[in-house]
Amino acid sequence: MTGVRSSTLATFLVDTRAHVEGALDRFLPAPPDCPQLLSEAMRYSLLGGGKRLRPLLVVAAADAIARRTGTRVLELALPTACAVEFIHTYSLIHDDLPAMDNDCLRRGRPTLHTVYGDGIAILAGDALQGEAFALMAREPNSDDPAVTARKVAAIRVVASAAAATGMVGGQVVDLQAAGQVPGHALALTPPSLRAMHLQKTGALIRASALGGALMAGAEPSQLDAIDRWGTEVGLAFQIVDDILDVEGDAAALGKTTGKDAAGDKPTYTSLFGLEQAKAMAAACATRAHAILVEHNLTDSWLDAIADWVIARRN
Ligand code: GRG
Repeated sequence: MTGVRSSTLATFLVDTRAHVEGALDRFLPAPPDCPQLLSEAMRYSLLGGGKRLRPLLVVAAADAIARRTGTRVLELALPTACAVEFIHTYSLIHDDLPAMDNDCLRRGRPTLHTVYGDGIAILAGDALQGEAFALMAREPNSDDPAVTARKVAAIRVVASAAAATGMVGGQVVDLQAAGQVPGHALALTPPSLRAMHLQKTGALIRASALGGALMAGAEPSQLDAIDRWGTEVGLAFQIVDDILDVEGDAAALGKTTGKDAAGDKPTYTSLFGLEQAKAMAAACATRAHAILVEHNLTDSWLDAIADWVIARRN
């Protein structure tokens, strides 16, 4: 398997998702290595749908770099692709808990804690996060010091994105802004809303693209380009998420809509209005495209994926 050479974005999405779906199950521990109940709970959330945007970004960024070097991209990128989906799924499980967003619908199905209880949902999320880094350290299994160096660099990027300076830090600010931390309420301004989104959702999206580029052996200037591109796409993703919370269809989204307004949460639509929020998302895509042009990376799936992120209805 030398790369992902699909002819259209649709076939790239289908082909890559097929590789990812198989690998997600294969890379996750099962009995007798872990309790049956934990295995079932992790798989309930992980294998229960989802767009697989973050794994797609890992593979697309790796492919964008590998086109220039002929690297065996899938073998190198698939563990990172699955690891970011493990982390994303853990964040959804924890976010749905009563102590956070308290939601009962996710990916079109009852949330994990409503099926298995809060304790198992917390532990399944914890396990998915740990397994993500165990996987990135373990695979691809190679004695090549260059591959080891790429793995360490990718682990560092993904770990920062998942933790205090990334997703968890952003979630803390989100809880404060939603008035859910007694004595620590926070009023967000447009710049602090942007900073919160860049951490909460943007960081893992950026790290997915960067992790794929790192695993494919990108040069420093290419890494800088993918870093800036991933930041724009991450922000666009969250702005669109805010828009879909207002005008999206709950059945297509597989989750509850209208929650931000009901919770009086500051969002791009509440601060700027729908039309300006749409223009801001489109401006992110324009800037993302300019970065690819500047770095000669348009011969890839990255442009089409950025457009898909803006146009998505789920
Ligand atoms: C609990 C540590 C912790 C963090 C949670 C990102 C996050 C922080 C929570 C997710 C809550 C949420 C719905 C955020 C809005 C943006 C988002 C991440 C939506 C879901 O991602 P998609 O659309 O979901 O990629 P699928 O199901 O397609 O994978």
